[in-house]
Amino acid sequence: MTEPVSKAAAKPVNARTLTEQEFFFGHKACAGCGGALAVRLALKVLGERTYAVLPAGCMSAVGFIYPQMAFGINAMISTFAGTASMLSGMAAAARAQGLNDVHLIGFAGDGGTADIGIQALSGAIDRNEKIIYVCYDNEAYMNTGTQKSGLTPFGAHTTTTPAGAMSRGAGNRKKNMFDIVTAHGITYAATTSIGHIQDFLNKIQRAAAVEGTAYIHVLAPCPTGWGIATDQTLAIAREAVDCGLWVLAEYEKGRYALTKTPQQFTPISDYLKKQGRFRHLLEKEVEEVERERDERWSYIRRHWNCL
Ligand SMILES: Cc1ncc(C[n+]2csc(CCOP(=O)(O)OP(=O)(O)O)c2C)c(N)n1
Ligand code: SF4
Repeated sequence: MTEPVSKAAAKPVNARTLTEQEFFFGHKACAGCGGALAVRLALKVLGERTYAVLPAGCMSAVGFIYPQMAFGINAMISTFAGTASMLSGMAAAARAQGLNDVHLIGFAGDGGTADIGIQALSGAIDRNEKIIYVCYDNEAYMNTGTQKSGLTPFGAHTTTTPAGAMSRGAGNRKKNMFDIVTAHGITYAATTSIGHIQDFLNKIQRAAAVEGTAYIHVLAPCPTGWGIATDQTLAIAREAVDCGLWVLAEYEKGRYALTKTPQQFTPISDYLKKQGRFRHLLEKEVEEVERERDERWSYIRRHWNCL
């Protein structure tokens, strides 16, 4: 296993030290929602001096229930495209008021990040705003009923890429957001998975200590859209890493590091077969997914200089 690029700040947060205080509670996410778990855990790491932004997507829909709100900290809904621009405005307000003990965090879905929110995110990274941007990636537009996003993987059945005689599911590759943000020379970026909770906690903690923009991309399965049982969220998130389709990585000061290096991949077909959205795939399509995985890992080996 390769060491992370930088060590997390002092007093590491782990299962023993994680606060019992809830900052995201009483929400109405579906049972087993990976996104809701990501929001809950991240806020426990960051604490009560945190201000959150939620664009349109499941986490705004399940976290704000008029007249109550499921957030125990200040939180607000932004426009769908505006997570990073609203965070930038908040960063300016914090500077103007001399507040340097607050965390500003956005939680946007994959559609809100890789499709509609990418321009504002790019601008915020360019200005190196001191914000934490979390993309919880459930691989589709879930809140509006599972439409394909730019991060939907090849072959997945969605309502806009239905599997049947005319279509074989999503036809294109998952847009590579990690490479897109690191190409900006961002201060800190990481990929993680809700199946690796300690890895997720470490990276949120690291992001909180960064003087500039931090981007965290967390794989957050959605039982409803993926066609898995509600108690399988963490297991399937781990399996995505074990079979090599998801990578746990960090980027800082121009350097990449892996925080977990699978010695040997588990079969991709096992991972795909467990999910309703992939059940229609033929052997040759599974082979195509395998080929993409191998290409990605060969790119990592050639360019990241960390294996
Ligand atoms: C400009 C705009 N277009 C469309 C919508 C409708 N809309 C609300 S939530 C959503 C899907 C969000 O998907 P994603 O960002 O992936 O988050 P998830 O729902 O999966 O949590 C859409 C299309 C909107 N609110 N604003
Ligand atoms: S649809 Fe999926 S992402 Fe949305 S609340 Fe339900 S489990 Fe979570």
